[in-house]
Amino acid sequence: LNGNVIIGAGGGLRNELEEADIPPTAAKPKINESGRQSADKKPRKKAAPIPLKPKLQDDTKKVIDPPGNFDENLGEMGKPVTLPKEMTDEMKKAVETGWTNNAFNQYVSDLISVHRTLPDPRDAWCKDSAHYLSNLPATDVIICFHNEAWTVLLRTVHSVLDRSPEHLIGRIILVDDYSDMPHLKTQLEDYFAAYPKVQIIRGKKREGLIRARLLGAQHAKAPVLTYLDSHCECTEGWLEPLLDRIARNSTTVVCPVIDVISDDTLEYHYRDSSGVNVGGFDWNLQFSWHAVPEREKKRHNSTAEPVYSPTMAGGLFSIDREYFNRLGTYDSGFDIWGGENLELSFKTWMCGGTLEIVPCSHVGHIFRKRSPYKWRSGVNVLRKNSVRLAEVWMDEYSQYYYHRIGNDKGDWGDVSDRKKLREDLQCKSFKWYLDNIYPELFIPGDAVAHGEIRNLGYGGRTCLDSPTGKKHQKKAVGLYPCHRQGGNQYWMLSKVGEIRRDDYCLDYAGKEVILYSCHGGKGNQFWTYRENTKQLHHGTSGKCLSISEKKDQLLMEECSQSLTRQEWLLESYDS
Ligand code: LR7
Ligand code: MN
Repeated sequence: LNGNVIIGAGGGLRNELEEADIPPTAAKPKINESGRQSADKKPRKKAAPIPLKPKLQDDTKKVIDPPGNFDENLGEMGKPVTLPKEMTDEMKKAVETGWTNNAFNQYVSDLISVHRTLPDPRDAWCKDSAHYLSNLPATDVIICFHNEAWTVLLRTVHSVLDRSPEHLIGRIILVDDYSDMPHLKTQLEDYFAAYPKVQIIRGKKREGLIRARLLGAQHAKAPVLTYLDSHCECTEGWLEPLLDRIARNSTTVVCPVIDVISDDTLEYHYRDSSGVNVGGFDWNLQFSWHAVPEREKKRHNSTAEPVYSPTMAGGLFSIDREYFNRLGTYDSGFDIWGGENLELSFKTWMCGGTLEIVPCSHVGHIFRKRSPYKWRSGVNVLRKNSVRLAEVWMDEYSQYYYHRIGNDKGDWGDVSDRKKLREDLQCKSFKWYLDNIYPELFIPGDAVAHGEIRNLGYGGRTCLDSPTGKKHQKKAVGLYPCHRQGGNQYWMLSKVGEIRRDDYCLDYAGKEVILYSCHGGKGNQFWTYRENTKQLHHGTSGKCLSISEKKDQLLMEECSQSLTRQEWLLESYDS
């Protein structure tokens, strides 16, 4: 996704250094040097943007001018910003600190205007106002943050103010989840004092993003709630198509298309609506993206029309405030991060609502490769959240998740009031949800076997073991001592002869046995388990799966009934 373009270098930091010592206060005029209105009146003019350079974070204040000449319009139109190869030691250190604190390139963000322009990613269809109701409800925008970078947070807020019709924004509610970075204290309050629509709320302790969102919702008054992460950028026309869906039906929950803002260059990437994805999940209860299924495509004339999505990514969505309350908001027993997106997705569908992705609405998000903030030591937070989710919403299907985590459920607390909520709302079963909303999902119970795949040679304690996921595609499948904890040793033999986990299948094309996206076409992904000889026989090659004497490599050998290294035991095999 990341196509970088190198730009020239220059003295772009001068302005910030001068401004950095003048705290912006309420007295500060709302018009910046370029004459653009920068507050709540929407500045829609595209004319010559002279960036209003933000006050820098403390740790970048020391930064001196980078060598060469930085462009005035760094990052405008969502263009990538690439730092020069030649940097002073001081600058290199600042860049590194930025990465360490945020897990994205904060230094680059600080060089870009907090009012930068973006490309318009919408299809022509979206710009026809006949597709929207004229009388749309207003929304409060809730943005939770924990130790967010200054310019990134400001850019998120300004992208909302600059690119939304003023009357449709009630308030922007910033919820500080107990940050300790100094720029998020009075500096933040001073800065937004000039913006009457922006309200700052602070948690009294670290709540995690789920309870922080609930705190934000308690302060909301507008008929609609819109949630954003604290490192987003909204594009032109992002809001109206979302509100339109809710205006038509208050039980419709909507998500924008989430575009990728590069964590390194801050380039804004987008695709047209033919590339829209919908949300799903796997039995590890991880969220995943999928192409719009054919059955869904058939319901539409244009790819720009809203599409049903089994799940949402979690961070960016709008929901009718009363409907959110009726659904019991979030489970406040969820900690820090994770699982809340599936909870809201499942219950929306199961309790009579609809979840859609709206291709006309684009919001960018900085995707990062690690989480920069502290979690909680000693507790597997994500597992606890997921077990609560499974206990309340997944009925008998929860067993498949538990199997994946070696049935080690830990302590998930009390969920009786969530179960009662489900009963009171008379929600449908999880089976109904799977059959009707997510029929694409592979169900482990439909497999011939699920669990570990154990080799009987050399002591019989070695199992097929590999991580799956995009990153591990096309890599050789490994072996490891069997551990009975699911995870990387959890496999399924499907009825059509695939050995798979989630969307990845064991695939042999003559070299190594690798993982490859399941294609459903048998061929190199076709395996048969011969119950009497315990061999795993491969379709196209006619060979049998085996292991090396060191138990560290998979082999494909001519089938021979006298070799125990060709014998396998499949957990919960059902002939
Ligand atoms: O303790 C915390 N308190 C917070 O307020 C931890 C985080 N946060 C804030 C944080 O500052 C950020 O604004 O919560 C937001 C989300 O945290 P991120 O950005 O570290 O996580 P993420 O982008 O991986 O989060 C995705 O998954 C989460 C699961 O709980 C949430 O649903 C996020 O909102 C979600 N983000 C998106 O959906 C954007 C698209 C990512 C994808 C796919
Ligand atoms: Mn995020």
